[in-house]
Amino acid sequence: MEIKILKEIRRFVATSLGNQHEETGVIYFSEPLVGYASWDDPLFQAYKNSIGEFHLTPREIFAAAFDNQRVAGGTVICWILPISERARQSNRLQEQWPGREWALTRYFGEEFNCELRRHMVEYITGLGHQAVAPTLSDIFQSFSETPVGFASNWSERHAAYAAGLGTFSMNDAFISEAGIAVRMGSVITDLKLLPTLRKEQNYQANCLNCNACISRCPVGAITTNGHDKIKCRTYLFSEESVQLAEKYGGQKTAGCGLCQTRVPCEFKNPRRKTEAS
Ligand code: B12
Ligand code: SF4
Ligand code: SF4
Repeated sequence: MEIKILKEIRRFVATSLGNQHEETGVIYFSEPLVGYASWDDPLFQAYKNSIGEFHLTPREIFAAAFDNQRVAGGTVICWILPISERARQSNRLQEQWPGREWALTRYFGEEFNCELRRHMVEYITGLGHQAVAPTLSDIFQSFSETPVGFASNWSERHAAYAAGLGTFSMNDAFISEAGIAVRMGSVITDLKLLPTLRKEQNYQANCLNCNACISRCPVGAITTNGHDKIKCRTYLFSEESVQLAEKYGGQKTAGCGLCQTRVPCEFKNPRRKTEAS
């Protein structure tokens, strides 16, 4: 069943028209990576301490979605959508604002990611189980002022970490085997799948601490002390960003993500040993 779910996610991404921008022909995402975490993984409870009580466990989200039905347990299915070479290339050339294809991927690619979330809920329902996509559910919320700054009550990165898909980095972002230039998603289901083994003990193990992302940030939001979410967010949602999104034919804001391109972790885990070494 683990392979069947993996194949369905990959099939959907490879064959859906939604994974391509009509006007430019840019494909948003290449082949996804998939991982599984058990609801009973103690990490989800631990997140209530490291993030805050407001961060929900898979069991709490499932109970809210299905009227407190009591079920024995289940799985968090997580995926990594690697941003395509063409979209990454458009950002590599930039110093101040994101490239057009990158910005289009941020907006329309995320719409496709939502399509994938809805598709996987339907697919699992078709297998005779129940499923909910946390970030599309009624219970999903973002908070601007928490002890850990701007945060939501379901973090796709923390779920992916639990599902063995990679680690965090010194700039907060998640480095998978396909690198840091990715988008991520998850669904919670009562279908029981074999959890993916977490290889790393340190939650920032995949980061080289090379500081290359520091010099990529146009507003100094990354320092050796980490990532300043307020500086980053202010830039991402600035008036210039809104205007650029309009010029590019995107919507809302253009985003940024310069720290995710032209860096050693852009499209691979920089700590991964090559076969020869
Ligand atoms: C709020 C938000 C933001 C905010 C704040 C970011 C933040 N760090 O919280 C702002 C607006 C600044 C932002 C910026 C960006 N974002 Co954003 N954002 C989100 C959102 C909606 C929620 C994140 C959240 O609530 N996290 C929870 C908080 C608590 O996480 P945290 O502070 O990073 O957690 C730290 C601690 O927990 C710490 N930690 C301490 N001890 C321990 C111990 C253990 C065991 C562990 C595991 C961790 C841990 O590790 C973390 C990193 O330091 C998610 C979507 C989602 N629902 O997940 C997307 C998301 C995180 N963003 C994403 C992206 C792509 C971006 C941008 C590139 C924007 C763009 N496309 O142009 C930039 C990148 C900036 C950066 N360097 O991270 C991607 C992640 C890609 C990646 N490789 O990580 C996500 C997952 C969206 C998606 N669906 O793909 N984002
Ligand atoms: S550029 Fe270097 S320091 Fe920054 S996240 Fe990537 S590996 Fe870590
Ligand atoms: S996404 Fe945020 S942290 Fe990354 S380069 Fe842009 S402003 Fe800096």
